[in-house]
Amino acid sequence: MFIANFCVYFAFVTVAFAKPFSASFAVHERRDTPPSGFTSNGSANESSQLILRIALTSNNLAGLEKALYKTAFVNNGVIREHLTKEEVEQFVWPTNDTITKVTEWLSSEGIDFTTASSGGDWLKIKIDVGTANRLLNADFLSFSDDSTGKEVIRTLSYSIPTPLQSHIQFIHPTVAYVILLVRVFKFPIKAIRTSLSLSSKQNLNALRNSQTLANRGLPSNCSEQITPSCLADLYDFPLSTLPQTASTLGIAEFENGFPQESDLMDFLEVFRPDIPSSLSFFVQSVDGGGNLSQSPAEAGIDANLNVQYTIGLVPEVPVEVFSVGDPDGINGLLDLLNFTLSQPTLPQVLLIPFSFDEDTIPVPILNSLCYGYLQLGARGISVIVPSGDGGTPGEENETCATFRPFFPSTCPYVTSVGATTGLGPEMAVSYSLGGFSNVFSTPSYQLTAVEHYINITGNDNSTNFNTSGRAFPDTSVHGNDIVFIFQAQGLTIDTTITSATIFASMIAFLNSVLLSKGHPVLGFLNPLIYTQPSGFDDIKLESDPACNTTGFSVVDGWDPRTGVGTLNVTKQLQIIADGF
Ligand SMILES: *[C@@H]1O[C@H](CO)[C@@H](O)[C@H](O)[C@H]1NC(C)=O
Ligand SMILES: *[C@@H]1O[C@H](CO)[C@@H](O)[C@H](O)[C@H]1NC(C)=O
Ligand SMILES: *[C@@H]1O[C@H](CO)[C@@H](O)[C@H](O)[C@H]1NC(C)=O
Ligand SMILES: *[C@@H]1O[C@H](CO)[C@@H](O)[C@H](O)[C@H]1NC(C)=O
Ligand SMILES: *[C@@H]1O[C@H](CO)[C@@H](O)[C@H](O)[C@H]1NC(C)=O
Ligand SMILES: *[C@@H]1O[C@H](CO)[C@@H](O)[C@H](O)[C@H]1NC(C)=O
Ligand SMILES: *[C@@H]1O[C@H](CO)[C@@H](O)[C@H](O)[C@H]1NC(C)=O
Ligand SMILES: *[C@@H]1O[C@H](CO)[C@@H](O)[C@H](O)[C@H]1NC(C)=O
Ligand SMILES: *[C@@H]1O[C@H](CO)[C@@H](O)[C@H](O)[C@H]1NC(C)=O
Ligand SMILES: *[C@@H]1O[C@H](CO)[C@@H](O)[C@H](O)[C@H]1NC(C)=O
Ligand SMILES: *[C@@H]1O[C@H](CO)[C@@H](O)[C@H](O)[C@H]1NC(C)=O
Ligand SMILES: CC(=O)N[C@H]1CO[C@H](CO)[C@@H](O)[C@@H]1O
Repeated sequence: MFIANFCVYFAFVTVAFAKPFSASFAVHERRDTPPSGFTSNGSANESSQLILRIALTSNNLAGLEKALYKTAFVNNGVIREHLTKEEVEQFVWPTNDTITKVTEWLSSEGIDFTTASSGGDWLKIKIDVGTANRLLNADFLSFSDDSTGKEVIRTLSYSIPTPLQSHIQFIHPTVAYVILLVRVFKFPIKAIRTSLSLSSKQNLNALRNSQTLANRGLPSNCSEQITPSCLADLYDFPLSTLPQTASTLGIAEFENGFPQESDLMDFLEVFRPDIPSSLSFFVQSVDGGGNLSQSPAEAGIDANLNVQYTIGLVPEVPVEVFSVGDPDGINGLLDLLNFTLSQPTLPQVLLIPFSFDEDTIPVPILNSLCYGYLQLGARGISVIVPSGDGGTPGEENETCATFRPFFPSTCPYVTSVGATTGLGPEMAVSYSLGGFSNVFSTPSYQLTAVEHYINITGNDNSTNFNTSGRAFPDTSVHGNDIVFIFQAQGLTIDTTITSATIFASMIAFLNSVLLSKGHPVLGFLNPLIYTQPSGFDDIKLESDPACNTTGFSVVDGWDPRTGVGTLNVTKQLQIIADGF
């Protein structure tokens, strides 16, 4: 049935229609001003080419959400029955009405289009600025992106025929500007920052020496440097040396990010002398990403952390790096979804190690990305993201007047991981972001946990945050003083990126155990996290309060500082053994 639609879809390209839509147009999206960092240079050249993507309304995303929640539990004795790619696409495919109306409109304007996603929910058109201005009643302007000097063509508003308002979610790029997903701070994205601890910076030889002293990679002191062995102790996490399993793990890197193989080799040699240091990762290039030159100067800090704390912790799990080339952050995020959702099989854990202010991207795009993560979740993929490093105010030097939520943590279908510090006991850290979405409402799985938190804290400072929003993080992992190798140097780092990476490894480990017993993998984790908090060790202390308020304090049970706490592998294995 859906394949049949697909054919019809293309057939409209060449059919000419009368122009039935010219009479009534309505503004579909608009903004008052461009974001700071973009300087207008007047009207864009009418003959410049634009590639626009059109997001169509899916037929039944509410149904897909229901299906997702079903996969998280045991239903009539069936454990976690995940959907196939085709089953997911049946919910995603637009209705015939939507397809007919939108394609009739484009055809009547003489615009060629192609279907541009496996689920049929995206169209792509290539037109010049002059045609786009007429088609969308827009005024495309030329902006200079101050951080790169590159020309960016955008409009402050666009319109579509009134009868199509409910059939088209948004058209991109129009009113959303470039965001950058690399760590270097560039407006308007607030990339997760890291603090490289220079005092503990040491060269690789020193690390090798400390390894000799401390016997087989065990650090002399986990209070100063966290290594794979420290994490194994901290979370009852057996560092396996098993042969490969069916469990797999994927990592997204953006803007050509890629990990350095030689740094990984050094890391494994020093910290995992019990396994071959030749273990490596696979690279999947999306949009031409993944520069495999392996020139040390070009490797990414995040990418290095990501492979060192996956392969270094779960060497038996094959790691696939999705290196996305498109330098416009929004396109990169959309393209990662376009690529992964078109694959019949995917890694069962997908780490997406970035975050940015929820309010820097228009809501329709946030929704589209979040529904993309929903589709992955329904297929049994655990999507794991860091909560962000800005602390409660969201960014260094910002006041605490408003607590800023970060995406994708605010999407209810991903698992958000914050950072802790300290060894006995672990404590919350102030740089680890948490909070409440202003876009996505509180999902049912965390209603009780959030209500409990609000009850305990007496609703303090709720004027600073939106208590009806999706709350995050869901869980946390030690994120401070993590040792890693970058450009052949040993460094330590404090960031929620490593927390999310370590958590992804723990889930991959649990998936391996499940698969070895013939059980399905964990898939969408959040319902499990909130219904089985006993699998986590609650964090009840903090090293320093966030924004100096009791608004986001650390309490018994879930809180927006550390989620439900840190995962305890022994306890999780018990829960799995009990047949969950
Ligand atoms: C617009 O672009 C075309 C093709 O690149 C070029 O020939 C033309 O000179 C440009 N017009 C202006 C006003 O810059
Ligand atoms: C949608 O269109 C296809 C092809 O014309 C047709 O086979 C199918 O029955 C239609 N579906 C609905 C729900 O009308
Ligand atoms: C999605 O990927 C397919 C296959 O690579 C490509 O043809 C299509 O243009 C992509 N969609 C968009 C919106 O870029
Ligand atoms: C802006 O316009 C000036 C002249 O009108 C031109 O020299 C310059 O290259 C333009 N900059 C961009 C980024 O298009
Ligand atoms: C580990 O380091 C901490 C902090 O520097 C120090 O207090 C502690 O005594 C050290 N422990 C050992 C066994 O060296
Ligand atoms: C994890 O759980 C086990 C079993 O309850 C317990 O013995 C152990 O102390 C816990 N580990 C941590 C780090 O709390
Ligand atoms: C790829 O690597 C080569 C060699 O180091 C370098 O010259 C080139 O700029 C890189 N390309 C990208 C897109 O990063
Ligand atoms: C925060 O303020 C300090 C001191 O004025 C400055 O050095 C630092 O660069 C600022 N950070 C950001 C992200 O603006
Ligand atoms: C609070 O969050 C809800 C979604 O849960 C949203 O609809 C509402 O607009 C938000 N309020 C503000 C002031 O942002
Ligand atoms: C929150 O407080 C109300 C009023 O005391 C109580 O009825 C409710 O059960 C509490 N909820 C939770 C989750 O503790
Ligand atoms: C929190 O309080 C400390 C000590 O009073 C002060 O140094 C710091 O600037 C405060 N931070 C914020 C975000 O207000
Ligand atoms: C009760 C409480 O903790 N109130 C705090 C709310 O946040 C402001 C700063 O934004 C603090 O000054 C209050 O003490």
